[in-house]
Amino acid sequence: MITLYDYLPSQNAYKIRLLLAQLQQEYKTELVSIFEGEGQRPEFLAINPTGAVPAIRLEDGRVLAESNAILFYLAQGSQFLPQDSYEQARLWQWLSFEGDYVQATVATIRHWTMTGKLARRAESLVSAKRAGSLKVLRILDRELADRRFLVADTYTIADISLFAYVHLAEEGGLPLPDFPHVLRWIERVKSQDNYLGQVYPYSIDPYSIRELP
Ligand SMILES: N[C@@H](CCC(=O)N[C@@H](CS)C(=O)NCC(=O)O)C(=O)O
Repeated sequence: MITLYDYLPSQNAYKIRLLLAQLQQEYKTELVSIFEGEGQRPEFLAINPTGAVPAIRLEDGRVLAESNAILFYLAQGSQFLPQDSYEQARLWQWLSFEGDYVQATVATIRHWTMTGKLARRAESLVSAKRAGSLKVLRILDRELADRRFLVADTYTIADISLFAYVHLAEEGGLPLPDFPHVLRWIERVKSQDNYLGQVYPYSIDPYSIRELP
């Protein structure tokens, strides 16, 4: 059985929980208290050199980090990963978009908003993050105007990856109703078999008001 190194309010980790639920795959959980610095312990840095969750340990002891790489690995041979090499490359286009654009904007604004850090950030930085978030939502809304899912017409790990932070964008003060195609796609994702609706606010962790070490 695989082990998931997890931190419950992490939507990067939620991506893996969602895929595992949809694969109906059992797994063990090891919680990492990232704001208390547990990610920086040598034992965890040996699992993920960045000190971040999610990471997984396979049954044979090998480890893997980075949410999108983990999704790609776990989805092998399943309906959530297209077989065609062009479609796989298109899928990586969206996984990279998520890693480069969404994590730096929508995810960051949500983290700062929910943990009270927004007030400690320079106004110019916050407005740049907000503008970047709106740009991300505009791009997605345009892309989703004429198709059901991000890659081809089927639900894939690209949708899982993008969904994780985008569906909670309002927790970062972003106006999702301004993006009707994104809203409809969110409902489509929620209607998939074995959808996992459970997410966790940062407020379950009193240490989340701290800066990451
Ligand atoms: N690019 C990474 C980002 C992972 C990440 O930022 N994880 C956060 C939680 S959402 C974390 O564990 N941060 C702790 C740290 O960076 O020390 C991924 O997609 O997995």
